[in-house]
Amino acid sequence: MRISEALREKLTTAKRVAVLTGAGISAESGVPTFRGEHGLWKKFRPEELATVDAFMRNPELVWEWYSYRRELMSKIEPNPGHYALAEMQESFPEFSLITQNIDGLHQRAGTQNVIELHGNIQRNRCIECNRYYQEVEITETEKVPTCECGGYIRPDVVWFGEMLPPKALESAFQVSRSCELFFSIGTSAVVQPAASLPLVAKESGAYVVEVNIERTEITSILDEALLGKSGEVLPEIVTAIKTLRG
Ligand code: BV8
Ligand code: ZN
Repeated sequence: MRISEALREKLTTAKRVAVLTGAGISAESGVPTFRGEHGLWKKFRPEELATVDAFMRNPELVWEWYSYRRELMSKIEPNPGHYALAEMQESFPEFSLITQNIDGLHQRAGTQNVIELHGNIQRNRCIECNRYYQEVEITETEKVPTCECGGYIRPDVVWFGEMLPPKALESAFQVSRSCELFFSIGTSAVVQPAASLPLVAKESGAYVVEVNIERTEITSILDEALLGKSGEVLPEIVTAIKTLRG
C-alpha cells in the first residue's frame, strides 16, 4: 500500500493523534458489523432491539440478542488491526483511541484509556438503582436478570435515543479538536454524534485519514482514504511509522 507524502510527513512529525473506530475494525475478528451484508441489523432493525422502549416492551428478546452477541464475542480474539493500534499508541506522545464498539477488543489488544462512546457489552446495570453487575446469568427460568432491588438489569450500552456517557463524549470531542492527525477506521460514519468526530478534527486543522473497505458518506471531505481491510492496512502504517520515527 502506498503512503502519500502528506501522510508520511504527518506520521513523522505529529505529536497528538486521535483514532475513531467502528464495527469494521472487529469484522476480521468475526464480529458481524451493523450495516454490512452479514450485518447484525439485517436480522433485526435497530429500533427493534437497541432502544429503551424495545427493552421495556420485550426485555427477553433484547437480552436474547445481547446474550447471542456476548457469546459470540467471548469466542473471538483481537485481530492485527487492534494490535497495530495498540502499537501505534507507543509511537506518539499523545494518542487517544475512541471507539463506538462495545466488544472490548481494543483493551484486550493492549490499548490503554480507550474512550468507549457506546458502553461495553461485558458491563450491566440495574435500570432502577443503577447498580453495576459484571456477570449476569440468563437461564431458562430467568430470561431477564433482576437486581437485588427487584429492578431489571440491562446491558451497559448506549441505545438509540440515549445520551452518550458525558465524560467519554467530552473527551472524544476534546481530543478530536486538538489532534494533528485523525484516523476514522471501520465506521460507516452514520451514527451520531460519533460520526461528527472526523469532521470536528478536519475543521480543527487535523489531517484526517479514513481506513475502510469502501467509501463512506464522509470520504469526500476527508484528506485521504486508504481502501482496504484495517487488519492489513494498519500494520503497514505501523511499519511505516517505525521507519519514519526510528
Ligand atoms: C443520541 C451500542 C440523542 C448498542 C450503538 C436522524 C438523523 C441523525 C441522527 C439521528 C436521526 N435519528 C436518530 C438519530 C440519532 C441516532 C443516530 O445517529 N441514528 C442513525 C442511525 C441515523 N443516534 C443516537 O440515538 C445516539 N444518541 O443521539 O441521543 C440525545 C441527545 C441528548 C439527550 C438525549 C438524547 C446513540 C447512538 C448509539 C447507538 N448505539 N451501539 C449496541 O451495539 O448494541 S450504535 C451502533 O452503530 C454501534 O455502536 C456501531 O459501532 C455504530 C456505528 O456503526 P459502525 O460502527 O459504523 O458500523 P457499521 O456496520 O455501520 O459500519 C461498519 C463499517 O466498517 C462499514 O463502513 C464497512 O465498510 C467497514 N468495514 C467492514 N469490514 C471492514 C471495514 N473497514 C475496514 N476493515 C474491514 N475489515
Ligand atoms: Zn437495582
